[in-house]
Amino acid sequence: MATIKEIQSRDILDSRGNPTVEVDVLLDNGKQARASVPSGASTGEKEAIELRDNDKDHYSGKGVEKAVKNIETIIAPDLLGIDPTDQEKIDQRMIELDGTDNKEHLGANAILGVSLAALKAGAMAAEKPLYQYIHDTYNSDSDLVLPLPMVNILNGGAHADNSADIQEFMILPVAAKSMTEAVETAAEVFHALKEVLKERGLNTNVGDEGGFSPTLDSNEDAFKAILEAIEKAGFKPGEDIVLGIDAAADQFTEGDKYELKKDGLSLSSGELIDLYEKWIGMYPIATIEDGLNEHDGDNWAVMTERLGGKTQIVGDDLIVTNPKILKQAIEKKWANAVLVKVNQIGSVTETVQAVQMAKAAGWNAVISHRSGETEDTTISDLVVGLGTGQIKTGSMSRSERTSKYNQLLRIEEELKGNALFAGNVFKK
Ligand code: 2PG
Ligand code: MG
Repeated sequence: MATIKEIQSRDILDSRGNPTVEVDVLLDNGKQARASVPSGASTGEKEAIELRDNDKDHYSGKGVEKAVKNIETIIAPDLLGIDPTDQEKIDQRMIELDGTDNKEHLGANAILGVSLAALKAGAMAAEKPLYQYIHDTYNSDSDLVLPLPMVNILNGGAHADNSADIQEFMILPVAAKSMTEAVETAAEVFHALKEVLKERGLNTNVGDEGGFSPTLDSNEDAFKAILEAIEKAGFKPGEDIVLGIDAAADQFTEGDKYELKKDGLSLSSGELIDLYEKWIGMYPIATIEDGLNEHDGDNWAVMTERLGGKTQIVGDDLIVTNPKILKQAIEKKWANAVLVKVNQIGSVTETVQAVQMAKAAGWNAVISHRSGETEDTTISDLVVGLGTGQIKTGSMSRSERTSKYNQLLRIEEELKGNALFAGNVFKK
């Protein structure tokens, strides 16, 4: 049995140029695993706390030296000698050392960095590819599944200046037969969208998640441009490719109204649900994430009742990958799917708990990146191992996004013939 010999940590940069935590777990058999921690911009209020130094002279207060120090001086000494495959024990110890509900003492970024690096070290100790190790540890009764990607080709909201109020416009290549085909399809539409935007005299710069961020006149303009791009690339909207949005509605909530500034609309919850219904009638929208504010729970239930038969209703800021909140959301029928972000809850064990709880309730689970990412590709292995069938990991540009797709391509190659591809998740 291999054991943890040393844990090292440092601050590195994320894709927005902000510091984040990187962790190395060294084993006594000479192997070394490395992981780094992502960071969100449109965060839910109940997310586990990302510890920042708040020292204005250092990265404008965004430094993570305290988190790194907590790893080196508090967490590491406690975990030496432990079997890296005992993920639950490792996570539990850190949760106890932290002693708070939201990991504010040691920092969710500190705890998650160690948790992810330990997961990878566990796979090394077990001498298995990471996705296989995750599968065998947590999901051995089910198949390995390559996920349908939700590819965010047009960025708005908090991820792009002046583009659209809706944060993410995604394409889902449902007719693809493999990850390879899904990636190629999405890349072709991405390039076609660039042409469409150019033809309209719009800029083709990309936002935080690698999707285009043109200055649009309305939110619907995004759907129109994307549909044109899908056709231009030779695909049929609604058949080959369906659409998804992450409204990230917290970001355009003012008081009890939803302010869609691009459309000049100030809407109540009911009126916003009406608008989604209208959009679903006009465009092939198969999934809506954070359609309402995280504090608008009762109306989430109304939205799910009204739209949930036709469209996947995903809770992100609403549920923040927290098993306790997810339990409540399931009981109250707030949604029918959960977005799963490892840093929202801050440990691998709790992330897996959320996924298992969702599956047991018949909900879908979408494994997701953050808008601030690194080159770490753990979520690609996680989605295949846990077999949830859907991943959201940005667009077809920027290496912190394409690295996740590239890892999925490698996994597919490695598994040739031995894994399912979840292309038809949305085909009724
Ligand atoms: C989201 C995410 C990821 P952020 O809202 O789903 O796309 O954005 O990481 O900024 O919360
Ligand atoms: Mg979201």
